[in-house]
This record gives sequence, structure tokens and C-alpha cells, in this order.
Amino acid sequence: VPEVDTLRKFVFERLLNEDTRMKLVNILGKIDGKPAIIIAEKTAFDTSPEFLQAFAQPANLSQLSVIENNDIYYWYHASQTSGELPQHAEVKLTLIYPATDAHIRKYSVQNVRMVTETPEIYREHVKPYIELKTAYGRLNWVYNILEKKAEAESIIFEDNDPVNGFILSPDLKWDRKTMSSLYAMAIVHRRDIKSIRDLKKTDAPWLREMQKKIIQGLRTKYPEVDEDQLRVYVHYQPSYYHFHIHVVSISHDGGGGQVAGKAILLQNIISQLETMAVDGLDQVEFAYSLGEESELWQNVFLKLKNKIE
Ligand code: M7G
Repeated sequence: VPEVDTLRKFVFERLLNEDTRMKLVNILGKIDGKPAIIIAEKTAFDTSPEFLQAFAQPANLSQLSVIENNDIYYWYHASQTSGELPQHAEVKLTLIYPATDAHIRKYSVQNVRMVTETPEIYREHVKPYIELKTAYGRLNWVYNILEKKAEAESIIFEDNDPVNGFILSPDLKWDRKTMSSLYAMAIVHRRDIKSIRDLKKTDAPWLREMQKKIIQGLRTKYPEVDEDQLRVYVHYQPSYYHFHIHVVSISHDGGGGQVAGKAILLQNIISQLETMAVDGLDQVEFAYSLGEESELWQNVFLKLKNKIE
């Protein structure tokens, strides 16, 4: 077929671009001496039950290696050379077992809503919800990291101060090898800050210092990344209510975890703390987005909306 022959003549020159989230590369080369570009993207998964079941069949996954296990979370590298998956397909698998109802909701397709959380709504509805969410072992994986019961070998950097210190670890979202999608997080040792709502004006110097140490610590391990190639942010609302900071390569599109309405740059939080007239972030308004499956939407904001309308 002439079209196929044309493609086969492609001679690689260089990578033009890569998108680690879209799993896409743009490659420049030549065909018969003239410039040519190939845009290669991984195809979507076959969503038939037979195919999806194949992920759990060790026979189909010729190489299955455990990256890490922490509490109910397991993550693996898998590649396969036979079976229903395409030849040499490589996947990163995350297993949550046993999964709670909250996990099932979080990972289900859903509509998203913007909400405004005033200091009053926080105090009356959201704060009590957050207290509930720190119970029942939901933070076991976090304490495992802090107490070095899990992931101890993969720590990138640590500051041992029991109050001001933190542990910087690879995020479970990272495959730990693709530098352009580098994704780490710093978990603080102190347990009294559940979310940014607990931050006070007086925490600003500590946060500034920590941001510096996080970046230095990361660059000691990975000298190839520059300070200005890292996005340092926090989530509101987070999924886990123990204060932690995300550090992600600027070249990685973090999707829903990086949108306005979820991610706030740490530096902007610090500046807000330093310049605001009130004492703490429990006294300001935050706008953010929530999935319609989330408990906060269903039990708080949907009810408030119905009351108003
Ligand atoms: P978040 O802002 O609370 O929630 O961040 P999000 O999942 O809505 O972003 C928690 C972060 O911790 C996420 O980036 C998760 O990928 C990461 N994470 C979650 N668990 C259960 C683990 C774990 O067991 N180990 C590590 N290293 N990271 C985790």
C-alpha cells in the first residue's frame, strides 16, 4: 500500500513535544529528504468486560512488578506480550482494596459544580465534615509514610523536626521514572492542620521556609529540574485532610488536580496569609468545584442550593 510505504520511509530526527497526560508524542523526521511530522498517541482502552478483566490475569501481564504498597493502596508496573492487550503495552496499575464507597464515588464519571464556601458555611457545615473524614483510618497511608511503616525507601527528602518538618515522597500518581511527569508531595509532621482553612497568618514564615526546603530537597535528588520548572500547590478541597503540598513538573498536565477550583499555588496562599487583615484562612471565602457524587456536594451544597431556590 503506497500510504504505508510513505510512513515506513520516515527517518527520525528529534522529539518536538510530548504530553505525559495525553500519552502523546510529536516527532520530527524526514521522508525522502523532506520534513515530516508524526503525531503518535496511545489509543483509548477497549472497555469491554473481557478486556478489562485482562488486567487482573497474571498470564496476560508477562511482567508485573510492584512499585509500592501502602495500606489499601497498591501500585504496579505491568507490561504484556500476549493476550488481549496490544503487544508490549505498558500500563501503570493502581489497586485500591478494599475500596470504600467514597473511593467508588471519587473515581466515577460525574458532573462538576462550582460552589462558594463562606466562612459561615465552613464553620457550620464543612468543618464538621472534615473532622469526620479524618477518622476511620482514612489517613492510615499518610501516617504510614510519616512513621516510615510504608514507602520509607522511596523518601526523596525529609526534615525531621516533629512540628515544622515534613517528608517529601513520590506521589502514587508518578511512575517514578518519567522526569517530565515528576509528581511528588510533601506531608507535614504536625497533625493539627487538616486543610488550608487551619492556616494562620503566623504560619507564613514556616510555609515560605518549607517551600524553599521542598524545592532544594527535590533538586538534590533530581538536579536536572530547575526551581522554576516546578508547580508547588495545595488542594482545596483535598481528598485527604492532613496538610500536604503537591510538587509537580511544569511540563506535566495534571488535569483535574490542577484546575482553577481545586489547585492553589502555595506562594499565593503565603502571600494571602501575609497581607490579609484577618488572622486565619478560616475567615475568608473560597470558591471551588465539587463532583456531584461527592458527599460535600450532596450533603452540604446541594441542600443549601435547594434552600435558596
Ligand atoms: P489530595 O489533594 O488530598 O487528593 O492529594 P486528590 O487525590 O484529590 O488530589 C492526595 C495525593 O496523595 C494525591 O496526589 C494522591 O495521588 C496521593 N496519594 C494517595 N495515596 C493513597 C497515596 C499513597 O498511599 N502513597 C503516596 N505516595 N501517595 C498517595
